[in-house]
Amino acid sequence: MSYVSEVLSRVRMRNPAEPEFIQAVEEVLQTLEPVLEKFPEYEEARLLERLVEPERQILFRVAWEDDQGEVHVNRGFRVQFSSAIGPYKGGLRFHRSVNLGIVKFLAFEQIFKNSLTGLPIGGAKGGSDFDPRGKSDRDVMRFCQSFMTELYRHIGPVMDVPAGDIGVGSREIGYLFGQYKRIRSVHEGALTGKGIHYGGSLVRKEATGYGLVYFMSEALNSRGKSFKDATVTVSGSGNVAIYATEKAQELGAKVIAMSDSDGFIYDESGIELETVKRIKEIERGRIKEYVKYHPSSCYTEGSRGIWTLRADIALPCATENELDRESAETLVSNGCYAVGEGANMPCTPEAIQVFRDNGVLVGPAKAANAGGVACSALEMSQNSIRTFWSFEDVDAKLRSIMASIYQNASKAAREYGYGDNLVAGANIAGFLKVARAMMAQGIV
Ligand code: NDP
Ligand code: 2IT
Repeated sequence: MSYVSEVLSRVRMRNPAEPEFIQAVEEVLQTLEPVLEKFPEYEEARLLERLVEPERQILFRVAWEDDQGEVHVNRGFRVQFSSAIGPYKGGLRFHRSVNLGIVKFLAFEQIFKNSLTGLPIGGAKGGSDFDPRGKSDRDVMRFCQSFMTELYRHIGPVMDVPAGDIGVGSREIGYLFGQYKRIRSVHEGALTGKGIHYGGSLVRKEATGYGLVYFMSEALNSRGKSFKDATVTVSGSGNVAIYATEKAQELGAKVIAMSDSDGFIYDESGIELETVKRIKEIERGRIKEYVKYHPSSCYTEGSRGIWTLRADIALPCATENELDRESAETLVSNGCYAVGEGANMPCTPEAIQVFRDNGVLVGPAKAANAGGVACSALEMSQNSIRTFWSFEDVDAKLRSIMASIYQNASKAAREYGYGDNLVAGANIAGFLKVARAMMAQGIV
């Protein structure tokens, strides 16, 4: 049995209740065989066993009182997976589906993604099974304050720097930061995604979506293609989806559909993004409201239906495993030639296989959605040196980071015998830096 298979069976055995974590580990480790052959010292140092075990996992009770005076108890998580190359860094997710396995999968992915950015940040993720949907601002504030009253002792600018993810945007980061500052009496960059008036960075809000399109543009370009005049479907209508749509439209694409967890809208003439922003960012409404403002568009219940539409490029930007084998087959038979993963692990392994078998370009999440955390690292830099860079400066840095992620993933794929397989290339390029750091730091 190979070293990788040995470690994988141990991971499956030790984490039976965590299917998403197992899926994420399998996806990475299975592509590392040629790297472990080249560096036998990694097996000797039991590097993979250490890599798949989080350095620290924090679980805590979050009790809070709603507007009606009713008491609720949620569960809080922070998984500090790897600090090999820098302080822990990664988002917080507030969604009813959050459990330890989900947080572990996200934190594991974050290790390699953060490494790919070329910036010194380790991997972490956190969150809660709190569901912000339908809650008042004050409910959300009290929840965030209670959550931070425990989390504050585990984070800090050189220790662990959380940010947003599903259900955590600028409102939540504001409340979390306010409570951190109140407890610690320090105004420091312990969170990213802050408002630009109190230490945030320009472009952070747009960074994941813009970064996805920058990455895919590089990849498409290598195949003589581009976003110009392409028909695009974007799942989700949150932070990543909105700014991926904005940049794709700016580059001349026609985005014809977006979704939320209830269903999707189809606008043949191209989505009017200002309407989506108003519904989602200001009114916190549902995507189906779009058809009220654009009567020629239509709404269909069920979010997966979005993959039945004919599109040249698909950008899944909602959540994990949202695009399965059947959806992949439909996309392929409708002529789709590129898929850019804006969400974390949005395509199932079977879907990825269908795309590869049919020559569809896949921009893997770790590489393609790294723009958000890269810009978070730029926010950390600005906080450290007490400065504030212009939109143009940060955007130019983001663009160049995404281009070099593409170059590095593509080079690693070729070097290790994977041809143009960016999924393998991203895993390998991300892994190599972390592995070298782990070897240098001894058995810890
Ligand atoms: P948001 O909360 O802003 O938006 C999430 C969107 O996805 C919403 O439209 C939501 O619909 C939809 N969605 C969430 N869960 C499901 C589900 N189970 N089924 C179908 N649709 C769902 O989150 P983000 O845009 O920040 O995050 C989207 C994805 O991108 C996630 O995978 C996240 O991990 C990843 N990501 C985010 C980064 C960031 O900087 N924010 C960086 C890198 C990756 P509804 O409103 O109905 O819940
Ligand atoms: O998945 C991700 O990369 C994020 N949610 C962003 C993390 C960050 O620290 O900005």
